[in-house]
Amino acid sequence: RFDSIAMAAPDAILGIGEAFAADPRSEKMNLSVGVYKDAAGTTPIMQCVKAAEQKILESETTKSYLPIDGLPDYRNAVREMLLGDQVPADRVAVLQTPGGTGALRVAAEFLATQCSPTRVFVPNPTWANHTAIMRAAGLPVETYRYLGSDRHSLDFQAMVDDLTENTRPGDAVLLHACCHNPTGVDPTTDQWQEIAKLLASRGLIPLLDFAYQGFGDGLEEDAAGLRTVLQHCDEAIACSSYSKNFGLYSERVGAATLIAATPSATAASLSQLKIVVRANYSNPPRHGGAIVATVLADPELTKIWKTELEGKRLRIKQLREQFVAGMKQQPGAPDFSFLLQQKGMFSFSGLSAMQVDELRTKHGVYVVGSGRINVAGMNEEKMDWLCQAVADVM
Ligand code: PLP
Ligand code: TYF
Repeated sequence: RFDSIAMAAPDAILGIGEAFAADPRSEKMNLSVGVYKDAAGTTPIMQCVKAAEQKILESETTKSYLPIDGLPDYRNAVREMLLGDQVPADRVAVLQTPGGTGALRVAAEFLATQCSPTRVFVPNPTWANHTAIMRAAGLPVETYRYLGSDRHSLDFQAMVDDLTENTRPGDAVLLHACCHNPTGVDPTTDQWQEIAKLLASRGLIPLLDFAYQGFGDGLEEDAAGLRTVLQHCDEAIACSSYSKNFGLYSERVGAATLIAATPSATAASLSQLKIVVRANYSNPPRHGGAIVATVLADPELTKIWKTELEGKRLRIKQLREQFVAGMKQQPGAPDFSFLLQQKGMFSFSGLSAMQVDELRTKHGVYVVGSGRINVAGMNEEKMDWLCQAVADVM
């Protein structure tokens, strides 16, 4: 009976947003959920998106169902954005999915049903939803060591040791293609080479989560990890999201991209991926994918998009620099220079759970319990105020 159902815990990240909204203080700052905020503290619709929506509004003639794998123009645009021309199109199957989350769920169910007894190895730490999604799909989850004991650099040797000693051929390995969530710590170019060779030699399936393309070193630069993996491995799955780089969070637009060794293996895999989709949501929503496809089919809109995205990327870098400089002004505060080497929206701050608690209650600064901070939620004008608050609780 429903009256015997227990209350579940709120989402560790999204739950904070609700608490933040309910906080009556005027001086407050939300550094929890991974959403980009501009200098005015808002998350406006990108100009290229508004223009594409205008075009769609004028030209759209039907709301009939999309194909199970989504809009063909969107799928081609995603393939090019991820892979360039490195892999022939007949070895690549792209499915438009509801967000990166939808892509991960489709990929996980595909692995659980078609590649059993595969397990998936995820980094420790990782985005908490990874474990939840994989388990819900019936895919056993294991972890590999990732973050060093200093909490802000990669323990590459430990990662390699775990992937060598604990995996069996046919297991999948989840890698953050760039801008690791929650740490901001990515492998170097040389380390990607070693990872790719290790995956190939041990017969492991690369599963790349690519939610932040364009937020690390640039659109092309951020694809280097995935492309390096595909220089050595002839099979992989990439789960990409356009929530962040097109600011389309609520439109739920992502893609599951499978690369196989042959065109026939690609076709068979696509047919099975479509079975997974049909039993989940039947076919994807149109609007978000149509926006991305419209922007990327129009050179002028593409140019605007790249400029807007680059603006966000560079501003996050600046915020990192300002925060580090601001903390240097605080007597006795620890050195935060490590933030400058990290990529994307997030960093592990080193704040303890108790300090996170005090930041919220005393200062109205909301941070995830692990101490992960969303740098993209900071603000130039309130930087001194933020640094004082952080120094106060440390
Ligand atoms: N993967 C990572 C690492 C993320 O941080 C996110 C963030 O939202 C996602 C996947 C899911 O993206 P989406 O919101 O498109 O489902
Ligand atoms: O890590 C983040 O903040 C983003 C957004 O259950 C997010 O990935 C957070 C929690 C969640 C879904 C999305």
